[in-house]
Amino acid sequence: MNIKKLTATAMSILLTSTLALAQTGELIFSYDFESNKDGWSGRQSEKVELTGDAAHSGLQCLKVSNRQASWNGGMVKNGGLKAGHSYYFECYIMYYNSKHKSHKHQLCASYNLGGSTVYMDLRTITCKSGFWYKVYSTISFPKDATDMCIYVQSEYKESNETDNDKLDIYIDDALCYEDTTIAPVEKVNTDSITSLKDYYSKYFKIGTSVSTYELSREIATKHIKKHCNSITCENETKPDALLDQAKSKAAGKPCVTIGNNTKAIMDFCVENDIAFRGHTLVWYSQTPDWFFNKDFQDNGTKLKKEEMSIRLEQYIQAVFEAISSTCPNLKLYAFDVVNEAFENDGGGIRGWSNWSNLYHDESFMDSAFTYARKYAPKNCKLYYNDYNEYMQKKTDDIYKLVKRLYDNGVCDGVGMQSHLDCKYPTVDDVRTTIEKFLSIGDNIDLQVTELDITIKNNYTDKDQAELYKGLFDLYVEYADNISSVTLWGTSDGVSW
Ligand code: 9MR
Repeated sequence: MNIKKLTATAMSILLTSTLALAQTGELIFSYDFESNKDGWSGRQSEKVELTGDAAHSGLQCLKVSNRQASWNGGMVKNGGLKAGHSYYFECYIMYYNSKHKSHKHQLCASYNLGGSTVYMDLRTITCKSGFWYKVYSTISFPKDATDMCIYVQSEYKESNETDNDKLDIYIDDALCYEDTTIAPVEKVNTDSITSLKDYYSKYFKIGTSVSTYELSREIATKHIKKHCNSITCENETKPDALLDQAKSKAAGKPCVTIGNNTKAIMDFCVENDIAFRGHTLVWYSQTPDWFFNKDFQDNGTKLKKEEMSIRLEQYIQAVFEAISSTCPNLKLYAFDVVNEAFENDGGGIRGWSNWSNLYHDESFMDSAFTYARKYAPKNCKLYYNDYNEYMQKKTDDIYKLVKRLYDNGVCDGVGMQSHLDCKYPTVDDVRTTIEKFLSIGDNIDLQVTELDITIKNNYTDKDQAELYKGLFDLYVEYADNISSVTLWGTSDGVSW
């Protein structure tokens, strides 16, 4: 097997589409696995060695083989990590198997606290065979922690593991920085700050996105309970998290499983009377290729349009049924039915997508909304959600789609993601977009679904704060038609 050739092309595609995160603070380690294993080991009896079979950069990487379980993998233990500190970690991972075309890997960390081991699932990522993926996260270790480790494994399965869960994992270019910006919730005493959800209660809900890991940190849950009355799962209700390939194959129709991670977030919402936004049903990303194939096979032939439309309806029905049977008391008040379907420059629907490759027009979106309306609970509103929604040509494309769907009674509004920079767009740009979307109809609802403001190019916290203030004042002005504002993550440290 010569993976190197294959990965060289793949790599460049992935690198250009990866958003760079700012790393602040001291470099803790940087391992390129060119000359030694740099202290990496397995988690049980895995074989961990340097190999020239593949490399993300340079000539070699780390190979983890002889894995006996999904949780076996490559691990860096201690490596200079200290209790009570926060870190930014990244590495590149890859696996190769000609039959198993995509596989979920997890970046995790663990530590010992008072004699018990605490495991944190930091990020789950769907990888395609032969492609290098950057996986990264911020990590905070409590002040009394010992035995800190960071590791990469397959998505954890308690049972029904197959050989695919034990395939070799290749790891390269692991970096770790002390992160001094992470988790201000830990560094700032927010006790005296007014609760955002109470302050804005007359106007709209205040939400945050969470991962299961975030809910394992008491400091974060305290923050969420105080400030938020809406939650969106960061990844746990996306198609790749919900669709169950084994069950789908057995049943001959798409089946959905609400896994433990998803359920933990939904239970947290029910226990704390927090409403829930579903994100997302139809998306070009984080949707397994096998979903589009005959018999749900990794290598099956693609379905025809008519067959896929039947599958789409069955899938959407299964999602709503699984949520209501697993978590009957969940206050599911909103769902992003379609996410990010348009190009930025007015080029119409996104070129690179399993959906557009099959349909070549917007009809899959009309169908998705029709099915969502049929199966969603009555009080769950349905949204088209996108980013750069203030870019004129894209705004026009979104407007046209949502106008049609709204007039047909199947869509309630627009989700404006709002991943912004300090100086772009301006508050006035956002106002223009809001005005345009409001002209769709009297009852159109807008939700700000993923707000975050990146500080870069010499801009400062103050610039960020000014834009937040300007935006929130604007949202209040339009509050009759804005029902919720969600920030993407509880702090900049855990935001995308
Ligand atoms: O925050 C999410 C991150 O953990 C995932 O790796 C990433 C993968 O696509 O998706 C991020 O969330 C995205 C959201 O689902 C849709 N809008 C853009 C968000 C940030 O990229």
